[in-house]
Amino acid sequence: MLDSDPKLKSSSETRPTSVIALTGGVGGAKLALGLHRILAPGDFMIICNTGDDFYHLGLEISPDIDTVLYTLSGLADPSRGWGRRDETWNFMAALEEIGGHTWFQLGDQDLATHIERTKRLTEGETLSAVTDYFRQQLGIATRIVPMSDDPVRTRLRTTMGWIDFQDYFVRQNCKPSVREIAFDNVETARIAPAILPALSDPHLRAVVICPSNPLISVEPILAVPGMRRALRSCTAPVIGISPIINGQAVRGPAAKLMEELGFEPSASAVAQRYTDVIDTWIVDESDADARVPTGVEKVVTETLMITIKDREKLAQKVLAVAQQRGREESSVTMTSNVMSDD
Ligand code: FO1
Repeated sequence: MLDSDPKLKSSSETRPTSVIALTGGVGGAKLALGLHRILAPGDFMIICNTGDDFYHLGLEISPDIDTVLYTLSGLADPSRGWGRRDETWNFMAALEEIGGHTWFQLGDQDLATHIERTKRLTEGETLSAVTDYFRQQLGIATRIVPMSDDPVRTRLRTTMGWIDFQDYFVRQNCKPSVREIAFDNVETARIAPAILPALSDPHLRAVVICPSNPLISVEPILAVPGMRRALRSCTAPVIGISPIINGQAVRGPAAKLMEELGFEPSASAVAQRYTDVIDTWIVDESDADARVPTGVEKVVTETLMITIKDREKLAQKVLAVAQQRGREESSVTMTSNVMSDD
């Protein structure tokens, strides 16, 4: 077991979660790391997108979960954002020699994660259980939970026809124009068991929608039946951070995808897609004029995260906004109680 996070030892499994974040891969994991670093051990839960998961070379691969595991344990490759640092690629080189599929890069160390996950899932463990096992082995106090233990697969209708997510994202390098996005099997998927109790916990202080791609990272999570309802009915403020800054995605194909699907790539347009679940929408200073849906509070701050300090600073801001918003909500509740007492 890695000993990278001394917080793990003092964390308690029974401690109530005070902050929950919804995230996809690399972009969202930056803010998730900031929150992980400033919150008390065990106070934080991350719900990961699993629409990107796929079965490849006989292995069960969960890229967004692994990105979060590696990021929080300090094992992530800092330049790629995905996979492990100080990686070697002997398996890939040997696979190429024998004519295998090498378009999806699996490093030698990363391979261990996929092999162990595949073994455990094949033996009947749930994805939640396997992820929690890895989290503990890697010494991470923050709980990391898949959106569902049931397989949901993102597929895209493109100029090449329907293709699987990783085929589009990695093999085709996001080049084909996208006409439609589907989350296969989502209608019957059940929310992972740890999520609903955490969302309905009265100790919850904030739910954070990380600045991940709305269409392919956050919306698969929101599409799991009951998830939007649970977010609407939780007592904590739901705070989203725009992944679009000044019309551009910080990373990845968010802006391109939005345009292809007929949405303006803007902080406002992303807020519109979350209207029913968010209380607050945080936009970058360069989008200070962005319009937000009625009833949603707009907060303007610096959202670009380059350094670790930037991640912690944005995380601090999110928690300050949550605290302020929580106070406002409780004073509204108190006022309405007083009124109904009359
Ligand atoms: N992304 C790439 O652009 N190329 C790859 O070869 C690749 C391999 C890979 C292996 C394991 C893993 O956990 C992630 C990997 N990713 C790769 C990232 C992944 O495709 C995306 O970051 C997410 O699915 C989008 O969030």
